[in-house]
Amino acid sequence: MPNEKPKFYLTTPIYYTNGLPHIGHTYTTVVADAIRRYKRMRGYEVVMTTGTDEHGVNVERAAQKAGLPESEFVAKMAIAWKALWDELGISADEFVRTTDLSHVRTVQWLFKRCKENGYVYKGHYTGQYCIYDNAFVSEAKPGDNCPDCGRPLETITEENYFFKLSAFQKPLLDFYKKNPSFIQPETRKNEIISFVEGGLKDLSITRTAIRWGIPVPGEEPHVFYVWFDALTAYLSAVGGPDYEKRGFWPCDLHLVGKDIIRFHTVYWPAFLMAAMLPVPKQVWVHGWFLMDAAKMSKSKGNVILPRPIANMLGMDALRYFVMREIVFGQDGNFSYDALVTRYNSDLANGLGNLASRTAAMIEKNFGGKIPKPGPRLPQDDALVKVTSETIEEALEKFENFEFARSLEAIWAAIAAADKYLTSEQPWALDDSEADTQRKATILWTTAELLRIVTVLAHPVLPDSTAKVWTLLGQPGRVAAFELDGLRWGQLAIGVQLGKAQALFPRVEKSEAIERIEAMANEELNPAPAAPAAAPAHATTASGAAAAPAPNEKIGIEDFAKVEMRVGQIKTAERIVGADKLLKLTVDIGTEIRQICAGIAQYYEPEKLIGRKVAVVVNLAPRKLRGVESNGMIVAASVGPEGRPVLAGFPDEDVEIGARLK
Ligand code: ME8
Repeated sequence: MPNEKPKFYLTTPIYYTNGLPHIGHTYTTVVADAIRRYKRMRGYEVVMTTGTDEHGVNVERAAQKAGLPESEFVAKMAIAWKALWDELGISADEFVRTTDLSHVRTVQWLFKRCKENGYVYKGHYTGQYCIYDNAFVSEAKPGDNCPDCGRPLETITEENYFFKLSAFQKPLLDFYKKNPSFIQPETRKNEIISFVEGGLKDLSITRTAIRWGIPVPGEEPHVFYVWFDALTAYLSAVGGPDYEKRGFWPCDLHLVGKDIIRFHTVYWPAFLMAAMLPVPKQVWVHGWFLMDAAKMSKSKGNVILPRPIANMLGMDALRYFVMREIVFGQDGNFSYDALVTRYNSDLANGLGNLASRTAAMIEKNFGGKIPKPGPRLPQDDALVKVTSETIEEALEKFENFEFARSLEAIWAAIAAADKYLTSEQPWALDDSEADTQRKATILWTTAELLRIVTVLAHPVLPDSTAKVWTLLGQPGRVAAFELDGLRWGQLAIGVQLGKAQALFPRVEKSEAIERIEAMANEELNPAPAAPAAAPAHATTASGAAAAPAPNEKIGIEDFAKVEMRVGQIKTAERIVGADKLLKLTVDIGTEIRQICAGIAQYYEPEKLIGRKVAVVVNLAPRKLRGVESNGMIVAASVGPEGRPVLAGFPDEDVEIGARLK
């Protein structure tokens, strides 16, 4: 067929349905989505798969806890996962549920092929099993804890079907040798090679102790081991037994976290080899986002949720942060502080500011039409050079999955444009013919650089770059721009700029973090549903009480709900890593409360001791930057920057605990 596009197939893991997505899952999915967009801009026909892993003991237990039959529980969870990916704009082309009939058939077919080829036999197995990780721990003794998650192991004896993994030691080692880029990054490859060289034991791939799984045909009560089931989802997504028709198998890229590397680089290729099916081309293993140096988990209470961040700063900001902040392949710490700092510096002051000031100057000087540039001076040539080098560097780094480096190169070009504007000062030029021509050159040059960085950043920042593209009045969609054809000098002259849209409004750090944390608190600990008769404005979408419209009056009964009392500050200290917050202890008459207040930049802690303040005492406790705050100090918000001025009682010696009415 003439001009048929090359195909590219990539996957995220098929996530467990016993919980909801946190920033770790979002990270893998965002990276997959960015690669998908990038490959499309490089001329590929791309399929990206994600999905939900719905079988196994964990899910069985979670369903019991929720008081639902398993099938109903997983259906609800799958909808929730899919809805969140849709909401965040990272939904894949294929979403596999491991309870889908087409998937069930593919698993059974794969097993049959492995069995027919002599790689499956029946035996007995007694071992230590981690029900949370769905894995036997071969080296463990009774009473041990799981080496991965630390939970107690259970002794299980079963009649199982075994997969002859031991037969694949040599084929796997040969395969790694012949395909040196199969496991990436390199350090991970060495880890797996030494593991396989250490010897492989046969693997039990069916269970009888578990009910909630895919049945082994004709062998009930055997159900498939969850990993035999889940890994096969990658194949079921693109046709299963009919994979040849769609032409997307073997998979080009499995993206996984380091927790599941063995399953993907040892078991999965071995299953496929046994079934005489093509083996994936590459498994890319990334690191973890850590919270205070620990892996995130709901049971530890240290999960970061994606939705509150996307609500506060926009999804592009979250995408940019996770891809810019940590080196792909390594671990990194997640912090709201770093997130908002990057948002303000790189997005609001960087890309957002360059786009809005360039457009504003073209508007003012050239009626909003991209001007025709005049002759170039050496400083213009220098910017052209920087930009051309940026194209090369940013693409090369992205191609090698050095996302942070690729973005760094793009943002260096943005910084060069800012510097160029500052030194060329187009605003200081007048309306003479020579100056107007110089202004035209400067603004065309800046706008051309902006167009190029917009194209380069598109896979990572799809929404905001689409807005800049419209702003620049460029034809077509930026998503359809072919990266291979990106060159300096393609910015059309005389086109009218499009409508300016808000890109990245600057945010005040502590306020932004406070709001993200409040939304996350609500999502993790949802308040009971509002009574059915409550007026429409009583709750927002996130469940928080909404302010009434500005001219709407509230009744005295509404005001009476807020219990404010006179409190006296007993201690005050700064919070490490939170430059706007003070941690206070406040005597409210009946008890001493710990309260955090966003006043650190305006009040010295020592000078606050003994001061009487107004305190909202019946506010639900919440955590600010990890510190519990049980109440709120009332302050006026003064001036454009919202400087806090504490409400107080200078004229009277008021009694501590007195109510404000
Ligand atoms: O393992 N940092 O599902 P899962 C970075 N169902 N990435 C993280 C992360 C973190 N803190 N936490 C999770 C399973 N991830 C199986 C997979 S595949 C056939 C079956 C990401 O819900 C990372 O990609 O536990 C990790 O490998 C995956 O989520 C685990 O998701």
